[in-house]
Amino acid sequence: MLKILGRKTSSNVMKLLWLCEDLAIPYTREDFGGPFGRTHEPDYLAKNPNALVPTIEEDDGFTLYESNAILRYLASTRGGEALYPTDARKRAKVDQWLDWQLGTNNRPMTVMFLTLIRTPEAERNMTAVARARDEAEALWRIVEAQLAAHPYLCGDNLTLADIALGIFVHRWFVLPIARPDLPHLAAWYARLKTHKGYADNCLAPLV
Ligand SMILES: N[C@@H](CCC(=O)N[C@@H](CS)C(=O)NCC(=O)O)C(=O)O
Repeated sequence: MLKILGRKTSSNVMKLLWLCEDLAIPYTREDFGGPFGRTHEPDYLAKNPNALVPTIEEDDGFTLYESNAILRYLASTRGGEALYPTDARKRAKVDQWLDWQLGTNNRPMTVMFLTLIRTPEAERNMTAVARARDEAEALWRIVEAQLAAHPYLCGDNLTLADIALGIFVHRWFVLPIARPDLPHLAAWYARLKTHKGYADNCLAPLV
């Protein structure tokens, strides 16, 4: 059975939990990372030398890290064609948003999250938060424009792109920051909440 290594409070683990629920993929999960530690143990480092979560392991010993690579792998091996189309152009659009999430949107969102949620108030660099908020707003406006045309990022149905960015739109809406009115983004967030995998795994208070 698929094994997921990583604490369920990790945004990057949440992506996998949502996908597994959506595709009814059976799995077991073991806590690593955060308060559970264990990511620097030799056994874990052999599977993921970054000492980060998530990592997955298959029964035959195949292992993989990088959350978006894992999303692609699971969708490709477990009947997730609707979430990750085989048509080259449709797939490329999903890939575009997956790369954008990790390579672009992740940066300011992580600055805000680590400062506002994980750093004691007296030690917070609020100048960095203000800069990250402005940067994030500009990026969420790109998503807002994309969602004006259709209900999900890549068209009429949920794809891996929504799963990867959906985790972070929750943070955008619950972090204690100023937010402009972005109606398509808000409607998309509400739409994602109707997906059981998102509601069950991705909406916990930030810790
Ligand atoms: N690019 C990696 C980033 C992984 C990452 O930064 N994971 C965080 C949790 S979201 C982590 O392991 N933090 C340290 C820890 O939990 O101990 C991915 O997408 O999987």
